[in-house]
Amino acid sequence: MLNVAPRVESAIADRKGVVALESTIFSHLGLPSPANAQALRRCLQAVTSWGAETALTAVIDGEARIGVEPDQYETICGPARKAAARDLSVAIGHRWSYGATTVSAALQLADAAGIEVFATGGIGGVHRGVSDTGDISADLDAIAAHRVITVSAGAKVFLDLPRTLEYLETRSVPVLGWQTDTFPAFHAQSSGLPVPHRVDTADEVARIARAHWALGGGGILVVAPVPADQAIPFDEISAAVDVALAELADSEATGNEVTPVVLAALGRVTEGQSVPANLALAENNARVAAEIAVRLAAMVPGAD
Ligand code: PSU
Ligand code: MN
Repeated sequence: MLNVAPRVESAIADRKGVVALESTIFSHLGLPSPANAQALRRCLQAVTSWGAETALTAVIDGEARIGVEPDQYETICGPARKAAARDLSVAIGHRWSYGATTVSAALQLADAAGIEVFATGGIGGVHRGVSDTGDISADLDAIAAHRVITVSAGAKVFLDLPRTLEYLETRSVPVLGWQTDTFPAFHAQSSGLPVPHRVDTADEVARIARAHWALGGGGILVVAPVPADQAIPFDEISAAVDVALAELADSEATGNEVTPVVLAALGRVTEGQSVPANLALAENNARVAAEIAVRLAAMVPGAD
């Protein structure tokens, strides 16, 4: 049922450093073609060039894969059904041909396989208007529950970012700003909101993680800003978000359809500018995650 690639198993055993990846971002639900395939290639390369092993997660033909191989990349970049953590068992039981893992599903699979670091684009969080809709992404509880470090460019910019940070505090998730003092806003380098703690090196993250886990803690969120050359100014992206959310209000989308609809609308409203930003931040997160994974794997639990 759980299919862990042998190269991933060996990398864990050899303490080489492994980075898990979700697949929704690379499917038709995440990025338009051909940007999705480029994103996949660039994320995988960012991990391997840092000396870590990649573990792309997905459900393919009813089997949960941890470490998808190149012969399935075409499937990964194609049409998918979105599989959050609660859908994983259904995707397996109903033998979905392709269930693309979200953050919550990828974290569950990573944890089950013993992988300690995971990279994504931007996590889901508390949606604006939550008091009407109750929409809080399962990503947040999954980050809190699993002993895995998630690296993201903050949360998706169309969310309620202050409430998302509040929720992470409620769930005792350490939020570490990677070489930054403020919470990134996905396509924008900063939301202006302060992060509780700043870190500047992988070594700091590794030491914090080992301490957190020794104390019985769950997940850790490391937030890395999108690289400056692809960043969109916060005011500009905020204006685009307002237009995209108005389009959402006119659509019938609810539940797990909301995120793909808003991401597609943002692509249109920014005339494609959001796409290279999305690619650059995903690649950067994969690189930061690899750096952390290599350092963490080399550190024997309890010895440092
Ligand atoms: N961020 C992106 N693209 C995406 C997502 C996030 O840049 O496609 C996906 C992730 O898989 C995340 C999911 O886990 O959206 C959250 O969906 P929801 O808001 O329905 O929980
Ligand atoms: Mn939701």
